[in-house]
Amino acid sequence: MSYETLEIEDRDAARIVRINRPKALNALNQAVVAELSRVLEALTEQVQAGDFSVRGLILTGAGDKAFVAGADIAAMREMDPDQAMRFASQGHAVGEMLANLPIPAIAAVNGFALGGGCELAMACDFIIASEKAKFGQPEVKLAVIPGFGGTQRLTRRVGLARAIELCVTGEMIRADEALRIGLANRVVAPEQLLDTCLGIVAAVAKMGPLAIAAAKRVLHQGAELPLEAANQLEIEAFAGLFASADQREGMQAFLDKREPTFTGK
Ligand code: DAK
Repeated sequence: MSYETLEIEDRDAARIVRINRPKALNALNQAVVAELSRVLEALTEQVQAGDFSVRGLILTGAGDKAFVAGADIAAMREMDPDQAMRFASQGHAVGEMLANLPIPAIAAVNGFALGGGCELAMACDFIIASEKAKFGQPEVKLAVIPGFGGTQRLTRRVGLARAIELCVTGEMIRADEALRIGLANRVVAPEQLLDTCLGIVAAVAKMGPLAIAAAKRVLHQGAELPLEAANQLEIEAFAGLFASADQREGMQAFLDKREPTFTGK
């Protein structure tokens, strides 16, 4: 498949997706959103078909200045409410696809992650940031609000009070502050960003793929449920994995003092 706005690279067990619109600091237009949907759909199908050659998605921005500097303001200025509704629906579908992807999705935030860019990063499972990264929800400066899940995902990550402060001031924060408030999981030197993410995917690749998919699903779904229902979800997923060959292999390998060979079955 060829893409106009994305660069795709498979390296070891990682699929690296770079958003590549350097003239607009990788801003999200309809083409980017549509192409991200295609990439995520294809990857989900691949994993669901039992092809575990890709064990993690790394989403980043091309170049060294921006992850994504927001939704494309020039494109949005021209939209009527119907078009804005379609854009919003497509954007939210990408968020759902990232959450439902049966492998971890890591945002490697290499520069500006503003507006829709911050929202896209938060739609990934977690964020690894370069020391040069800057985060913010500056939509109010354009007299709109976050429209790609930002108000809700930011609140869940950093708490209501901090989320409100960021959304009403439009203030940009640096990577160290994003780390401090729990928006980013780690901050690393710019030249270490990709290797750090590749290292995380390599660690995941040693684990049973069914367990990884189950862990991600239970964590995401459970976060939206009352504790009792969430715990029930965990019990069922935990028990379900005992029907897999990988569970036997993982435990036998431990007892045999050898490395396991997982097959995703
Ligand atoms: N859209 C379009 N072009 C952009 C852009 C953007 N968001 N951000 C930057 N650019 C373009 C600039 O216009 C400029 O183009 P030329 O003038 O060279 O043609 C080029 O990128 C370089 O930008 P600057 O010259 O401004 O570079 P600086 O280093 O001076 O400043 C900056 C970098 C990131 C601080 C600045 O560019 C900036 O403030 N950009 C806008 C950031 C922003 O307000 N972002 C929020 C947009 S609102 C949704 C999805 C998302 C959203 C809503 C719905 N659905 C899918 C549901 C969210 C809305 C937003 O994101």
